[in-house]
Amino acid sequence: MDRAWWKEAVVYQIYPRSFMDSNGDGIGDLKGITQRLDYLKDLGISVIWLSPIYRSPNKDNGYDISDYHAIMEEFGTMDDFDEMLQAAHERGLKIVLDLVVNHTSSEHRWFLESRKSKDNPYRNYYIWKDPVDGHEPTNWGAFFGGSAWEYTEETGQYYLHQFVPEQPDLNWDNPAVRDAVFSMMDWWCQKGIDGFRMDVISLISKPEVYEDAPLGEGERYAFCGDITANGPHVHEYLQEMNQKVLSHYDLLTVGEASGVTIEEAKKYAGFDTQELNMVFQFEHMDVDSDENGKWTLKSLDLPLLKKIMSKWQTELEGKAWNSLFWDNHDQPRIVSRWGNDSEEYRSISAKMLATCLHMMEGTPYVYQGEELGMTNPVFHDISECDDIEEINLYRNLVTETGARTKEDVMAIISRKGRDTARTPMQWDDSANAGFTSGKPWLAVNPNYTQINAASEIRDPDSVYQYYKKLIALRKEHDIIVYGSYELLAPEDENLFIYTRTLEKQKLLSLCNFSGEKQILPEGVAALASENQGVLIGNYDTPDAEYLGPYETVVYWLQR
Ligand code: ISL
Ligand code: CA
Repeated sequence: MDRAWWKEAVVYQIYPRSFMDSNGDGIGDLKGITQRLDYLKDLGISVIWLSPIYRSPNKDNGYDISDYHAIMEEFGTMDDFDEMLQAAHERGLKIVLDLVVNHTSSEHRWFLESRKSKDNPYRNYYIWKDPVDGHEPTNWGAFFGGSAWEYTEETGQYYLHQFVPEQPDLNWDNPAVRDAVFSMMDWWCQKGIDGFRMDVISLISKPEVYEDAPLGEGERYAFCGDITANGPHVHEYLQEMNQKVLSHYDLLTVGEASGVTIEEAKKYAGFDTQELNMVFQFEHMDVDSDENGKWTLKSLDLPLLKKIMSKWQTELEGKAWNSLFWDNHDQPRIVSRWGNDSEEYRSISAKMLATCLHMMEGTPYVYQGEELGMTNPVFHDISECDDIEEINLYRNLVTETGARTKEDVMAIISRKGRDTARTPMQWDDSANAGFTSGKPWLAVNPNYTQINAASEIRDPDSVYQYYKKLIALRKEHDIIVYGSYELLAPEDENLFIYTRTLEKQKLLSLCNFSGEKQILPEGVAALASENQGVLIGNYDTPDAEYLGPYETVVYWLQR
C-alpha cells in the first residue's frame, strides 16, 4: 500500500462563474468562493479544483486564456486570489488550478504576434499551414463543429484550432512554447497552489504528418480529437514537465485525457512513469451516446457502464491511479442522467449514485451542487443558453439546415448540453438561490426553493448529509481508498455489485439503478446475509435478500 495524500483526498470542483457572486453583477467570483470556504470545510473535502480563473475573453468561459498571469476581470483581482488561497490553506483546504495549455485565446499576446507575419518570433508558437488547393490543409473537424482550421488574411495561411477559432492550438513541438508554459506553471507553484487539472492534455502532441483522415458516411469533417489524442511526443513532453516543474513541488496532478486507453493511462498516471498522478478518462461518459455521439436521448446501458468502470478499476490496480467522477462542468447532472430526478426518487437515487462511485478505488471528484443532488434544468429556447457548443449545435441543426425541430434540439440540450451543469449553485431559498443579489448570467434552476444547501444542511436525511458521511468514511477506512475491487454479477441489468478487499477486511457494495425492487442474485444474497454490519446505506432497514427502488447498501463482510 503506497500511501499518498492525493490518493486519500476528495476533490471538489468549483465552476467559479456559477458558484457564488459577492458583488451583485450576476457572475460568481473569487471573493464569493472565499465566503463559502467554511461550507466546503464542513463538507469534509480536502482539495478544491477551480475551473479557469485567468484573464479571458470568455468565448469558452475561461477555457480561452489571454493572460495566464492575470485574473479574469469579472472574477476579481490577484489580491482576491491570494486572499482566497490563504483562507483556503488556513482551513486545511488545497487549491488546484485548471491548466489550459493545449490552446490559448486568440487574444493572447503570443497569438496576436504570431498571426502578424511568417517571420514573427512567435510564429512558431502556433501551428500554421499553407492552403491545399485553395482549401483547409486537412479535413479535420473541431470539437464544437466546423473545420479545425481558420484562415488569416495577414499571411494567407491557416492555423489549427481543435476547439473554437478563438482557441488556437499551441505548438508543443516548439521548445520555446514548452519553456514558456513550464515557467508560467512554476510561477503559480511559487505562489503556493497545490496542483493542476490539465485541460485536454492528451491532445497537445500533434501527428508528424498533416493529412486527410478517412470520413464516415455523410461526414464532412474527420473529428480531430480522434486524430490528435495520445500523439507521438505527449509522454515525452509530460515527463519534461514533471522533471522541470511538477517534481519540485508536492502537487495533485490530473490530466483530462479524452480518447485515453488503459495502456495510455498507465503511462500518463503510472506509479513509476514520472508524468501525472491520475487522468480523467471519459469512456464511461459514452454509455448513453450513440453512433452520432452524445446528442441523443439514449438511456443508460448499465452492464456496459459496469464493464467499463470495472475494467478501469482492475486494470490500473497496482500500476496507476484512477480518478472517479460522474459530473463536471461539461456533463449533465448525474441524478437527472442515470438516477431519477422525480420528487419521489431524487434524493434516494442521488445517494445511490454517490455510493456507487465513492466506494470505488481512486480519487473521487464532487462537482459543485452534486452534493445537493442538483438536477438538470429545462431549457425551452436557445436564447436561455450560453454554451458555445450548444449554440453551434442549434445553429447547425435548426437555424441553418432545419434538419431537426427546435423542440427536439432543445430537449437534447436540456438532457446533455453543458449548461445543464452550469446553472448557479443553489445556496438557499431566497431570490436567485442566494447565488447573487443581481441578475444571474445563467438562470437559476427554479427548483432551488426545494433543493438548496441551507435546507439540506438542516435535514439529517439529505443528499448533502449523505455525501458528508461518505467523505468522512473515506478518511476513516483505508479499505475505501486502497482496497482491491471485484465486480460481481456483471450481466445483471439493474444491479451494480462489487466488493473491496484490503488484507482481512472486505466490503460488499450493492446499488440498484432501477426504480423497482430487485431480488439479489443467489450468491450475493448468501454473502449479504452473513454481513457483519452496515457501513452506509440509503434505506433505514436494508434486507439481505433484495434492494428497494434505487436502494444502496454497503455491508462489511469482514472487518
Ligand atoms: O464535454 C465535452 C463535449 O461536450 C468534451 O468533449 C469536452 O469538450 C472535452 O473533453 C474537452 O473539454 C475541456 O476542454 C475544452 C473546454 O471547453 C471544456 O470545458 C474542458 O473541460 C476546451 O478547453
Ligand atoms: Ca461577481
